[in-house]
Amino acid sequence: MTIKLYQFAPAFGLPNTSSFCLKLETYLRMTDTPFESVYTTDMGKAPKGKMPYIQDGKIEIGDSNFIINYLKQTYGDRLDAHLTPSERAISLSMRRLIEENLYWVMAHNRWIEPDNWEKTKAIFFKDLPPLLRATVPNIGRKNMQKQLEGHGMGKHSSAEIYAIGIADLTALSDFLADKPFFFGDEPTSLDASAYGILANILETPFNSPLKDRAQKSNNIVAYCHRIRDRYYPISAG
Ligand SMILES: N[C@@H](CCC(=O)N[C@@H](CS)C(=O)NCC(=O)O)C(=O)O
Repeated sequence: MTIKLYQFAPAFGLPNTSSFCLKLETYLRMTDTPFESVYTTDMGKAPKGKMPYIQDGKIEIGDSNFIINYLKQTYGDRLDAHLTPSERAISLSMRRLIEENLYWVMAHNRWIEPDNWEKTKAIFFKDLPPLLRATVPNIGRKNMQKQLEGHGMGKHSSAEIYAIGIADLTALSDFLADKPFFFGDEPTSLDASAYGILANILETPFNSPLKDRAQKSNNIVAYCHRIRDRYYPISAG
């Protein structure tokens, strides 16, 4: 049975503007797992109230990490089985850096910075009926601000937030160095997570010192092209 991947629709020519949705779709493509995308914005149906989630027969799972654990257990660990314990430790730390820290820098960039907020509003809420379009985006923005403050990232100034994000990007670029993928010639699940956020920083119209830094990292730019060419030969969006 084909797995159903519930996620946001492509936008800006990128397969997904959610780093977690793009991560999971990339993981499925990297592992050659048959799946069908169901494009939705209905968080109410998501098991964890967040995107993405999957349905595999009668099983429904939310959260990209729980989903990947399930896929590994059910269909085999096609990307990470060869990693040593020390590489696994590095992989987990880097994925946490991406998903639990750098993600919030990107969220600040898109939802709080006034210029970018106009773009976020225009693209993420474009399908709402006009009456709802006047209220729902601002509720979403307030909710994001609350999440950012709860995390702690939202307590910092913009300059401090970008300095944090640039340090993360520098660590990713330095660790990638001149390798095709983070652990060598073939991708692992860290690459799915890294591509999810790096393509979202580089290939969306949200300007920031973060994007400027990513554009200056030749290895990161080439890495995103490499993954795009190999796993998304037909461009989306
Ligand atoms: N830990 C989750 C995070 C997923 C997540 O934060 N998704 C965002 C979209 S990028 C979302 O649905 N946010 C909606 C909300 O928090 O209300 C995962 O790995 O799937």
